Amino acid sequence: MPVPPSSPLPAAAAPQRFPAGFLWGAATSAYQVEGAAAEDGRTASIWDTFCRTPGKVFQDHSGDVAVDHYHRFREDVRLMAELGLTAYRFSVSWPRVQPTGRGPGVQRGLDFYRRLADELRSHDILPVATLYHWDLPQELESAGGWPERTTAERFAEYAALVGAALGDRVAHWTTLNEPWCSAFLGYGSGVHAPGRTDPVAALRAAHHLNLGHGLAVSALRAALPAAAQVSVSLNLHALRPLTPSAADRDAVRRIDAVGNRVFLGPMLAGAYPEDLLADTAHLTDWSFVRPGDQKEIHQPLDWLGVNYYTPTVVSATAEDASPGREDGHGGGEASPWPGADRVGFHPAPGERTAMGWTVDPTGLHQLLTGLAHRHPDLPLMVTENGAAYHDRVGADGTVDDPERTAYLHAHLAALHRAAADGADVRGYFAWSLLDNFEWAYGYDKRFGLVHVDYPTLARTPKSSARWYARVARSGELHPPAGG
Ligand code: IFM
Repeated sequence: MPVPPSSPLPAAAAPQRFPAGFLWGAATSAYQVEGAAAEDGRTASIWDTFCRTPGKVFQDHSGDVAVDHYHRFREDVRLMAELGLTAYRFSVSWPRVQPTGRGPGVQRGLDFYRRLADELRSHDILPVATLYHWDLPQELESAGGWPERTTAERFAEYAALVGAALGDRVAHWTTLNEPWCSAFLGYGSGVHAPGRTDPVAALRAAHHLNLGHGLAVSALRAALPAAAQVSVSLNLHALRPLTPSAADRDAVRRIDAVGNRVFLGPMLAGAYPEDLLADTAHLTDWSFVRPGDQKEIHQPLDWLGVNYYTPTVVSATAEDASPGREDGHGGGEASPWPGADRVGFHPAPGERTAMGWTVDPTGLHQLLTGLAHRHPDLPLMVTENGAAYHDRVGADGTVDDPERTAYLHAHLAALHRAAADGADVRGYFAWSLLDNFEWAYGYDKRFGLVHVDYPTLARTPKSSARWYARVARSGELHPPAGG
């Protein structure tokens, strides 16, 4: 059945102006860019182990070297400054700063992030640190991983340690990046590390990620100056029913429950949604949620990070669709959707990126305005948005990527429109600053504003980076030429 297109947002006739102080950023994560996997005391994370498991990652690629940001961060910060960025979102590698996931921190690892923050600040670029972007110390996984409560407790200790070490130079913090992926791709479909395929483990992991978030917010607030800002970044699914039928709308409800509200519920409203508990009652009685946990998770946040790439179209049944396997990160045999594994996933109509993801900025507008409506006092930040394309270096040494420019343009226009419609959006972080290790896809997918030649690690800003720099410097988005 053809999927109906979403109604386009009205095109802006005049330049769209962003407010003074709006953050113009780019994002990366430790395992995807740092490399230096065995240096200065770092030990294995679940991704090091996963990459060494044959067949899990494209051509058995790994983050051993990645794009060597660990050694080249000064050059990378210079590039950010040239691109007019006012903020850089990076993540701290847990196995680099606390290798076994418990006990004291490793000073050499912590010093890397202190130097990075200093370098950023010396270029007037705001450091925005994420505590966890998927690289759990392997030792903690061997002790049970996120399905076990102790991992949440360890995470709080790690948060306190990192907060104390960096709190004098980093004021903007995010606890978790995309806990949906950690729980449901890591323990449900198994297409991400640690590669387990157990729906109950996935639900337990989701709860312990939520709990880890709540405990970490408290630990950070205790370790940081009062003015510090603490947040979390969620990859919220912008959902559409395939048809207006009640059955397809119920599919939207189910995926919303296990894709969005499983985190939004406890984090922002202090309770798991009743319909999620009902949908998954055949799997678990949720007795791993202890009295007091939901209160612990429900901590005031300074902003909510929204990561958005593409909308999600669902139907009640998997006939003529990919049966519950659609996760945007490669297929697996098992479903990442406990309690909703009969739901069908359909490609949204329109142009696709190299990931096969449809370009549809209306999904970003939908998420931002929906959140603003439900949580009017919570500022928002787009902490990831971007697109992979098959970029090539031209004969003249430049990289021309007009599709990425068009993608970024359309999504910034949608963000601006959402702000005009009432969403309090404080900044935008393009994913990603650099081409990097795209998880199970290895180095096969390029999301960077800056091209990386993997054999030499040479950096070349793409034409989209030059365009983004002009927007960031002027704070204005002009209607696309000819559009
Ligand atoms: O590369 C990832 C990132 O690590 C998390 N969000 C989605 C990006 C693109 O898949």
